[in-house]
Amino acid sequence: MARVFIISNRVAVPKAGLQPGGLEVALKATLKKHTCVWLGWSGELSDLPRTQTFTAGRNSYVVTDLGAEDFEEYYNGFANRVLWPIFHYRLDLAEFSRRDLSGYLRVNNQFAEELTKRLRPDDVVWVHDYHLIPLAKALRERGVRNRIGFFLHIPLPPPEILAAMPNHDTLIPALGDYDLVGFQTDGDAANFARYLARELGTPAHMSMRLGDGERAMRIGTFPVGIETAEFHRMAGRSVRTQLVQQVLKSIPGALMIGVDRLDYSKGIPARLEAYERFLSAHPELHDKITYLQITPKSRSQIKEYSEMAESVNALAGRINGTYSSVTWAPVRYVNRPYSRTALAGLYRAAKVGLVTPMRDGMNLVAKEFVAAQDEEDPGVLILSRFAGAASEFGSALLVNPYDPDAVGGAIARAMMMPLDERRRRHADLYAALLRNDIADWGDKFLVALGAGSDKPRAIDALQDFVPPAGIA
Ligand code: GDG
Repeated sequence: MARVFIISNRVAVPKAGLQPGGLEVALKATLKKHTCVWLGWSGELSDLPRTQTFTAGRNSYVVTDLGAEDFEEYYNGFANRVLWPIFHYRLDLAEFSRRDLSGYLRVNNQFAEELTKRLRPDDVVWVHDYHLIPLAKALRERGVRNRIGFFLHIPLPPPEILAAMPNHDTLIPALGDYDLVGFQTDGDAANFARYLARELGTPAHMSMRLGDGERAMRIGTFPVGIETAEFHRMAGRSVRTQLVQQVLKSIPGALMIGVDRLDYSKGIPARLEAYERFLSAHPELHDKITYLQITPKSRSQIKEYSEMAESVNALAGRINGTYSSVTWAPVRYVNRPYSRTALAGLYRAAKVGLVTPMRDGMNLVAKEFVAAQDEEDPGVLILSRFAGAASEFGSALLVNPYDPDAVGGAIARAMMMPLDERRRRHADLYAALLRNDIADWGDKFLVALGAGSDKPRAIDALQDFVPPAGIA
């Protein structure tokens, strides 16, 4: 088959001894099965941006540096100060500037140049995430006619929110230049369909014929999963390691765990407040539970992130100041990353997993927590109804993260849940994981895009959309 070009902001160039990152795990099966070229930013800044190519087996990795201005405008600016908050329903946090938008378009054009030089007519292109929305448009402008797919890892908000984004009317319709646009959930896909109906007047069901007979953009849902069986095995081994056993020995009662990048979408302050309500309502459970929150820093150059770091520190300090005794501290807040293996063991050692984002595309921590459990004596997952994972995980304790009393109540319920109910819920959740293992994810997307066949294949819940003439 033709080559698969993967384009994402960061590229996981394989280097000995490094733990694979999220996208690399998701794309592992694709990288193994196809000849892939993975292209994106090197993670380096330089005045004279270089492009370097690495090879590993039959795959190659093409990484380009960014200039300091590109990094500020494209990455910190438009991607993370405009698209990230708005797509997570936080219009109040968006800081739009025309300069950042033009930096964003410039970097997309730069990636399009690099790609155009390398593409052969039968290659397929798979673009990842919000950093690269206009990439297909930039490629089409350069005459590229290959099949191009796009997958959005984060949520897509309703049109009422999207339409408040300056320049949405050129940026969002630019998705019409892809052949396939994939989302994490049906809700996100429906929001996109509603946006197109509202802003462009396409019929809401969108099963139209191709306008010019050449190309149609289709919409599909491809929820990201994890490598379930492998993660389960890793957790079983890791729970016996010294690190995990030491953690368990150092706390008087059960372990409750949260693992999130330090990001406002993850709802860490609201979660701490909910825990505070729980502690206040359940003095009988004090020193029966210790909440370990592992939170590696992210995007610290953006003001909202550094402010949040301070408020989370203060909240954790307040809870410990109020409730600690000489033998017990209710919160252990850790601001550094741990290895994937250590995380797997800690999930397994925990009686409760607390995953309460205010909004999340999917949330893989919820899936990892479930995969890690011992099926004979499983822990309980408390999950925000606003995480994409909630659409597959109806058997978790689903909560509204904006309601601290409800989340606090769910912690109490999880702590007291009888073994047979824990087993029943866990069996349902584990079955949902197996139904949607990451090993098949890449293929589902590529097959729908039509890689390796003359025509894109029909899949369930796939809709056609034809960009009306005149969309810029
Ligand atoms: C985006 C979307 C969507 C966390 N701390 C450590 C660590 N992690 C790992 C977790 C998990 C991953 O990072 C986080 O994934 P999430 O899915 O929770 O969130 P985002 O990073 O925001 O990812 C999200 C995802 O894309 C995939 O499509 O699910 O909705 O926002 O795997 O385990 N890993 C290690 N040390 C840590 O301290 N090694």
